[in-house]
Amino acid sequence: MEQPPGINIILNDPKLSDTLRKIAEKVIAQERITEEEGLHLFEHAPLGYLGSLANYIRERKHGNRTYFNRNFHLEPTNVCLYTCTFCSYSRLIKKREEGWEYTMEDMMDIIKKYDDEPVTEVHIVGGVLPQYDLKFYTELFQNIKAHRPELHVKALTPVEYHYIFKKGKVSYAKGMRLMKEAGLDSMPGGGAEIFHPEIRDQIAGGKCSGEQWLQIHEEWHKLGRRSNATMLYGHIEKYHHRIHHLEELRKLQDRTGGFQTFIPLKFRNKDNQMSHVPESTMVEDVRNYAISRIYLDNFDHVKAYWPMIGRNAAQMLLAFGVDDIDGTIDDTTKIYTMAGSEEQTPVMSTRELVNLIRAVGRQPIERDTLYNVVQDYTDHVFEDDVQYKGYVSLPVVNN
Ligand code: V47
Ligand code: SF4
Repeated sequence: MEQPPGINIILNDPKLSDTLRKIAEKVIAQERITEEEGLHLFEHAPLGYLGSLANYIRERKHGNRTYFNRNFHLEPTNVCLYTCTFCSYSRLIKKREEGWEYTMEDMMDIIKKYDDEPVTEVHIVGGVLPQYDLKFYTELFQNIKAHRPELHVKALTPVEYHYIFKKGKVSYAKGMRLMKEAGLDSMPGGGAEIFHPEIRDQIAGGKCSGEQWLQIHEEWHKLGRRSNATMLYGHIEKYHHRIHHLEELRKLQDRTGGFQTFIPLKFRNKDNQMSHVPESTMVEDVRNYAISRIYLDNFDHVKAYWPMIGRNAAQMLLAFGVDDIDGTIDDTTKIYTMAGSEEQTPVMSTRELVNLIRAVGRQPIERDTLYNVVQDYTDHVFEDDVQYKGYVSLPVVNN
């Protein structure tokens, strides 16, 4: 069978090991790789091999289409009663006065600031504090929907839900139903970290377990709703912990089909209790994205969250399995700048984002949260744009 050039190059490599050849053949035949094979990729696969396979899958699923959305972040507080060692929020609990704790009115004022902006989504995530309880969040979602019904509310993670449902004495199933009724549209992927208790207990002890994280997503999916999943990698975990994490996600996705997007999150070491742990190298990051794309055969999308990984890395990752680079983030995302991302100003205009995607020969598509196309920017001409710098024209992949 005729294969794309990247795949032929790896299959024709006389030095390719039998195991890597078998994995490549499985991927081409759309067969699932095993946990052992996933681990083998982490331990032995060369970067070029991983890139060719991950890109093959990406183009098979999406061609050159590359998604972004217009959203804004709302962070109720940067103080948290949990003490995750990787998080710059946790250190503020002892000096609470240095942080912010928004009231309902503050939150609605921020929402209203975007009234005239063409944003499609608000992403709400922050620390856990007692005043942000079941009542607060149901009211918040209701208020947002009353003010701007079409704004998609992507909010909170199982970390908050586990806490507020326990406090409110409701089951996960009932709690998620209440959230849906209040106006919650979808769940972001945060709070997943590393599911394996050997690591989770050391870096995120006290908050919901990996099992509880998965159960809450499952309840949400049972209501016919969608969510994302993340993995915080590149700290003290070993490759087998990453595979365990990916495997748990793949199994849940087999049961529900409710996940849309997988987002690997690179551990950043500034201003937290793990500052002594070195950050992963760029090669390690790229390998991790590519293997995630190969392993999670039942996930439609892999996202590089550019405010965190950096815009240059996000652009490069479009050749390593990534098909989504998140939003035209506006002004309120503070968690990552605090943790040390090189993106000190995590703001990109639509034009910048579109040109970043075009510069590597991909087609920029603005999507809404559920991947409905809002606008195809492939041939769009911006008024003040003369020419894109460094544009490379790649053949459009038919699929
Ligand atoms: O759960 C905290 C991570 C997550 C650090 O679903 C850190 O579309 C790296 O999940 N280094 C929250 N990561 C953000 C999140 C997210 C972001 C963008 C899009 C989506 C989505 C979800 O941030 C936390 C935690 O894993 N985080 N501190 C740190 N030092
Ligand atoms: Fe709190 Fe989340 Fe930070 Fe942990 S990662 S300390 S739960 S804000």
